[in-house]
This record gives sequence, C-alpha cells and structure tokens, in this order.
Amino acid sequence: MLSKEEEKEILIEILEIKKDILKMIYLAKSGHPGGSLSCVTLLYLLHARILNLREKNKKKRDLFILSKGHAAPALYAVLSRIGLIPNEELYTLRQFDSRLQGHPVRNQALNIEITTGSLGMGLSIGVGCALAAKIDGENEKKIYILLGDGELDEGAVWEAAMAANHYKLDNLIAIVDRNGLQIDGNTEEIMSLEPLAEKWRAFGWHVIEFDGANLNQILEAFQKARNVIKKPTILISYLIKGADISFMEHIKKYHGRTPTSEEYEEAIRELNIIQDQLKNQ
Ligand SMILES: Cc1ncc(C[n+]2csc(CCOP(=O)(O)OP(=O)(O)O)c2C)c(N)n1
Ligand SMILES: [Mg+2]
Repeated sequence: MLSKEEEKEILIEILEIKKDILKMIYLAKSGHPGGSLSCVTLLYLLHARILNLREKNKKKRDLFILSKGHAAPALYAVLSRIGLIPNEELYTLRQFDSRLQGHPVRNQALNIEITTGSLGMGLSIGVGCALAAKIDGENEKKIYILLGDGELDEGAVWEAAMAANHYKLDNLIAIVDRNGLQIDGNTEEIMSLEPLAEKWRAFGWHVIEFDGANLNQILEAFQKARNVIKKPTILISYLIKGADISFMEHIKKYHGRTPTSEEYEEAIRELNIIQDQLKNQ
C-alpha cells in the first residue's frame, strides 16, 4: 500500500511523462495519443516497481511485450524515466535512424525484446516465451504482455489464450487496456467483447479486474498475478482513452491524430493545472 505522499509523487511523475508523450507526438507530427495516455500509468508502475529489469541474468529477468505497439510513445517515455533513454532522444520519435520508431523495434539495450505493431501477435509470442522459460527451468522469470481491447478482435489472441491454459503457463501475465475504444469507435458497437472477464475465465485464465487509474489497485493486481499457480493470469484494467486531457478523453479521433499547436498547448496547460493541484494538496 502506497502512502499518500508516495502516491502524490508518482501521480506527479506520470503527468510529467504524459507531457513527454504529447511533446513527442506533437513534434513527430504523427503518433497515437489516446491509447498512449490510457496505458501510461500501468506501464510506469510495471517498469518502475514490478519488472526486475536490473537483473543481470537474462534467465531470471522478466520480459515485457507491448502487443498494442502503437502505444510506443508511452513505452519510450517510461523507459526514459527509468533511465534507459535520454530525455532529448525522445523527440527523435519516428525520425529516420532513430531508435524510437512509431512502433517498437527489437532493441535489447532498450529492453525491447519483441518487435510489435501488427496487432494480435503479442500474446502468441508471449505464450512461446513462457513455454520456453518453463522448458528451460527459468522459474523466476515472468512474461508480461499489454494488449488493447480492440486488439482482442484478432482471432489469434484466442488461440494463444487456449494454448496458455493448456500448458498451465502461470508465468504468463497478460494485461488488457480496457479503454472501451478502438480505431473506429466503441468496442461494444464494433465487435462486442462483453462479458469479457467470463470469456477469459472460460478459457481457463485467472482474471483480476481493477480500476487502472488507482495506483494501489494496480500494484495489488500485479502482486497477486505473480503468485497465481497453474494458470495464466489476465489483468483487465479499466482505463480512459486520452486520460487527463479533457478534450481527448473517450474521443475516438484522438486514437491516431496529432494535436494541433493550440491543442498541444491546451493539453500541456491542463496537465500543469492537475500537477499544481496535486502539489498544493
Ligand atoms: C493487424 C493490425 N490491424 C490493424 C492495425 C491498425 N490499428 C492500429 S491501432 C488500432 C486499434 C486498436 O484498438 P485498441 O486495441 O483498443 O487500442 P487502444 O484503444 O489501446 O489504442 C488499429 C486497428 C494494426 N496495427 N494491426
Ligand atoms: Mg482500446
């Protein structure tokens, strides 16, 4: 359980990361703000507090796969906060020769083991990695995968879900960014997912649902997931696409749209206001 002071510090840090994300996309004139802003809190807590990234022995080191690869700006900004990417490099996003392409490209120095961006593939790759870890006796290693909710429309996700249960991959922890929107609109109108938790349960997974804006709930879910045995775990995290920017929240057009200069300035102004409110609490 985080103290009130710790919680405040982390929330302020996440708002700073959100500013980085918006600046990266704004300067690149291309990218996906909505789904980057929805998942960044999860990504930050996972990288700063859960993954054992400092472990030198690769056989013991956890693996993270950003299956919803279009949220790469959020991943890069988080990797920068934990010291793997210099802040100024963030603004090379999507430039030729940059390490930071629009979707993650395998780069072990950045702890990006798997190239992603074509949706629907991360869970299958994760199942392979988790199975390999079992076969090789790498018992401490956990495999984490972040999927979008629209991404669950890909049939391969469900084949992977079946296989993970079949092989009892309790070293596999998938997370769904349940922000309710995909590229064309509301997930329930395009290809209804509900009852989503029941579906995963029927596939033999341990399911944990939580409010993805609540830091303690996120950390508790991650801790519980590490201790599940004989089953893979899915964390269904209820989130808001475009979170914290009033004119982007729940709005589908900000899935893959660059903010104009006015929008960019307004978004930064809003983040600064929230930060000031937190600091004065
Ligand atoms: C196989 C494939 N088809 C289409 C796309 C284009 N695309 C990128 S993001 C996206 C929508 C994803 O929605 P969701 O998984 O809900 O992501 P989030 O809301 O978290 O941004 C689509 C269709 C893609 N990247 N890969
Ligand atoms: Mg979505």
